[in-house]
Amino acid sequence: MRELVVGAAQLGPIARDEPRESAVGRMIALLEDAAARGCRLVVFPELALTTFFPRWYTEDQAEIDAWFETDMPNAATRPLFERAKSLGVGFYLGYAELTIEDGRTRHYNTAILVNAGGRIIKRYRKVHLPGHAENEPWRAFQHLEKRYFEPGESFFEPVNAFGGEIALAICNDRRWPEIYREAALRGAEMVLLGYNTPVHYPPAPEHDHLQGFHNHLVMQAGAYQNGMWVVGVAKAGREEGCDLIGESCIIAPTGEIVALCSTLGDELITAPCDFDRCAEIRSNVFNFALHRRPQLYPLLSADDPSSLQG
Ligand code: ING
Repeated sequence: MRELVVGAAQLGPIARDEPRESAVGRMIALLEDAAARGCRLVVFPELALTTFFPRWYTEDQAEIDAWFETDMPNAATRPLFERAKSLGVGFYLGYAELTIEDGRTRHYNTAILVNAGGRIIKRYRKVHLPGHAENEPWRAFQHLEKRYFEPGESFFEPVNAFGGEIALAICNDRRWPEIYREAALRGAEMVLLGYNTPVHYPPAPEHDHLQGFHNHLVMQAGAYQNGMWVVGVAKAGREEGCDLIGESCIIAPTGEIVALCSTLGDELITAPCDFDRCAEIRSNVFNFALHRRPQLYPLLSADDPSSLQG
């Protein structure tokens, strides 16, 4: 048995004018509760330091950049790193990353995995950026991730940590089945992800009532079809007038939700996650070596599937 007690630390709304220090303080409180409940790893949401700023359009780059972190840890987040280290707990943190690469400023929707010693052992930049890049004032609120962020280019490679193989993802990534399979084929036993998901989806409001269903559907399918633990953690509640779903959860390799948030605020749920349980699925129903027929799925990762159609 390779058991890891995991905490999913859901956050309620973060106000537009709420200082990072305030969000960090809320996360430290959840972290301390998690440590008291035996957790060694805590998962926080996507963009957990600020309000979900892609809901507003601006052309003022300085205003946009103010939402980003240029260093990690930094003055605002160092208390979180230090408290986690003193408690011997690792964590996943989502935030907006501004960095200079090859002399060019880059903006990423990023998540990091920090070990119990306070060291960043994995950094992941969101691959699937939803929403749009241009001003679309017809929407009750916008979703400008394609404007404010560049997509990440990393594969869903796990890192060996906390006794298992752990891969990172962020929000919209969870809707794409490929990420779970790619991670599983690379040996992942657990996927951690944070999300900010509005109830209202302007392009298809007739689906608003399905947001909670779709949220669990994609993560439970990903977990079961790949024999992996999946931890999904929301920034939830009415944030600057925009209702965000909650229902953060911890999902077993069987696809069962073993822990579920029941509020739209700051809430910790925990579950003992035995990495060895992945074998119940990966050695049987989804034994890839025995049953999978990749030569018959050539279109799955083709750039232009139509060019391959026989
Ligand atoms: N948010 C949403 C998500 O994928 C979205 C965007 C909502 C896409 C509903 C499609 C339907 O959960 C982020 N931040 O990706």
